[in-house]
Amino acid sequence: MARRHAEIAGAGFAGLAMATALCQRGWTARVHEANAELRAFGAGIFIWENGLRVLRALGAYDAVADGAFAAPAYETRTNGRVLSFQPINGAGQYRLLTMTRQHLYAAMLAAARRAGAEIVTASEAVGATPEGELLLADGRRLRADLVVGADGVRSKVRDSLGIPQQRRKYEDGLIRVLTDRATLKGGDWDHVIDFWHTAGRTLRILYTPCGADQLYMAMMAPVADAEASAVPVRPGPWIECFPQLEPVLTRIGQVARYDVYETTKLAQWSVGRVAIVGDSAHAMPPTLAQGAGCAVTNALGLAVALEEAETAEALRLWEARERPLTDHTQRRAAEIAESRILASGMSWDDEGLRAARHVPTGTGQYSDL
Ligand code: FAD
Ligand code: 3HM
Repeated sequence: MARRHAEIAGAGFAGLAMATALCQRGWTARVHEANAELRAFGAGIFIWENGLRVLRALGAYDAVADGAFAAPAYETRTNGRVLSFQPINGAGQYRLLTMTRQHLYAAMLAAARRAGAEIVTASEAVGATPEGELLLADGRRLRADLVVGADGVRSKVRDSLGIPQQRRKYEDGLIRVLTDRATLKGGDWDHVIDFWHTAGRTLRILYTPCGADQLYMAMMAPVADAEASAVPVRPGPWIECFPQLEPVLTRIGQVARYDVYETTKLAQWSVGRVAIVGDSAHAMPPTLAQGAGCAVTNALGLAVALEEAETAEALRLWEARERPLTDHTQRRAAEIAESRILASGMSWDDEGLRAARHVPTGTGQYSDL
């Protein structure tokens, strides 16, 4: 039988996971990345147990775990007081690894290449047809058994199909930076610490070690605070609110982006032979650190469904199986973003941990993380 072929727009975490999972199941897959270089944007990332299981299934876990950081605790400190403290990564506790995005990306890219995926750079998708064509900016129309729009929150593939969508932006956003850890090492400085300042103005720094030397900081400021949301970062207000972080705040280099929290919700995740996967289908605020976790889970879930049924039925089965958990996670992440309840202490409760605890489709055999 001829091998089935997929054309995938976007070589982010969703596109790479999709290509790897399909190639592992006998498909050929070509990934089109609009950028001239293959790289991840956005400093650091948290990957919970569900995402780690998917990485294991994709053959990327060992490379990810080797060099990622397993913090012993996650705490919240608001106006100098510790409001929550939760041990993580210990025996019987859920795993949450932190790492640079580039580290995760390199491991996933290597896994995709090992599986046999073709990855083309400087190849921009502009749309797709329900019959199964990916349309490129250079005018080519590429036929496939499956087309995947994994082209991120501003997906052109999704928008070309006219799928009804709800998009929302929120009051707050993040500047993400990587620095070296300077003097902030050992003891409590190895914890993930969510520092909030709420007196006068609301600012927040999610302090996240990514290894012995690297530190990821997600610096939250309201859109309405023009000074604190400005890039390049103006250290003044940040040092004033978080003097204990001065050794690292003075080391921030040029950062070009401030990203406002946003959600995208689609009426359906597929049209004809085209599936929308990852942020293009379900962008969510990062408050539960599950956007990439859901993206890779859904990519693997789609490849598994395509083994079980012919395309139209597989796409239906896939959305029915994967969507409820993604919808829940997105809704909860948005509630947390909107209410700023993390300022009163993060409790990783049943609702917040539902995705982390989930055993994704296609990963049941991995119980040894
Ligand atoms: P993207 O990562 O956006 O990748 C899309 C790719 O497609 C890019 O390479 C882009 O260049 C390419 N592309 C775009 N348009 C085209 C086109 N027309 N043609 C071809 N290629 C194109 N998730 C977590 O799990 N843990 C976290 O800790 C976490 N923290 C976050 C913090 C912030 C501030 C934000 C905003 C998000 C965070 N997320 C986190 C979410 C996570 O970043 C996303 O869910 C994830 O990157 C989605 O992957 P993706 O491949 O769908 O999209
Ligand atoms: C990892 C991570 N990133 C961002 C937030 C946030 O903006 O609330 C929370 C997270 O756990």
